[in-house]
Amino acid sequence: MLVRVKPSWEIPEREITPERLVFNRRNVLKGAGLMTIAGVAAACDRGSPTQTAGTPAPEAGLADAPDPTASLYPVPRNASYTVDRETTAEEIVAGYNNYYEFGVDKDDPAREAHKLPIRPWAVSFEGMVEKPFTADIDTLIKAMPLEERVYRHRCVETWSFIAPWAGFPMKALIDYAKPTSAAKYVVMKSWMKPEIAPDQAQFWVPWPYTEGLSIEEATNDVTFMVTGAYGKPLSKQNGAPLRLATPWKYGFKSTKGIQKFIFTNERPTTYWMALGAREYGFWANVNPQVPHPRWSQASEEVLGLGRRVPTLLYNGYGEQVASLYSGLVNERLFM
Ligand SMILES: Nc1nc2c(c(=O)[nH]1)N[C@H]1C(S)=C(S)[C@@H](COP(=O)(O)O)O[C@H]1N2
Ligand SMILES: [Mo]
Repeated sequence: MLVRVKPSWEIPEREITPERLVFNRRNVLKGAGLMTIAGVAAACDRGSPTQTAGTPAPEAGLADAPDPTASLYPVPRNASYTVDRETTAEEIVAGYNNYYEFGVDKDDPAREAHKLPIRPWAVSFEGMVEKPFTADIDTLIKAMPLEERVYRHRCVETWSFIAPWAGFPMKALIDYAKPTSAAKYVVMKSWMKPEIAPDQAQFWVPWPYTEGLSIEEATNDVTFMVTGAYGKPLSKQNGAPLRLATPWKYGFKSTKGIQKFIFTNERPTTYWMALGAREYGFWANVNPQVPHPRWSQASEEVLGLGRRVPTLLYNGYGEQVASLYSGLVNERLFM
């Protein structure tokens, strides 16, 4: 069932947009037959997910040379990170996705993401670091302590899954980047390629996808950089070659296709904050008691399980992460 709710941020956004820009934008929309700006926000308004997952297109990945890190997987499982529920089927996790660069429907990424070239892939470390530098993804992956962790994932839209991610603690990446003591946040930016992701031509959407964490969050043991899943290199629709997993936060924090880490002393404006600050905040910690302005967060539909289950505070990771927020009681921690 598709629930269409007019996004509340649409109104203030239109009010602050200069008339001329709106006019041009409408022409662009009409001319190119692109989705409306409301459609972009409505992407986070989808109702219940379908039970059947899409199947990746057969040609997916054919354009690429074999992944140079393939022989590294599977990696040893870290026994301290397990979930007391069955792991979600790989076809579901790789077939039902949010990756708005490739479209707003849940089966768009599995069909379209093969177009993204992921080798060569440079990752840059910028801003408040001892010395800015760029690392090739394969050099980076080989320098990191790889392990597997079974993690929950909870989208703000109320669907969830449990996946065996492979990768390394973000703490190891921060040590590798050598930020200065002035850095308080790390900003992650995804790729920008309008030629393969036509929606990125929408100049009023704040591409590239951007997220951020405080340094304390980034160096918490739960914060994980994902390079593989299900014993193999990560699928492109799940964010290859590098994505974030912060399982106590809503899924939109988990940036896919990361190209840049920028260290700064200013709290960044993220992609979703720029689209709708009244609905999407910086901290975005999971809390079943704090509803999204347009729906309840009390329960979630575990993909493949066929029923809803109660959502847990910090998505079940409170023991490890709650102390990060003890001094921030006056902030909007849960949206
Ligand atoms: N670059 C990028 N990263 C992204 C998104 C996106 O649209 N673009 N969507 C986010 C959202 S809302 C969610 S829920 C997760 C979905 O991850 P999955 O498709 O692997 O389940 O990716 C997050 N990372
Ligand atoms: Mo999400």
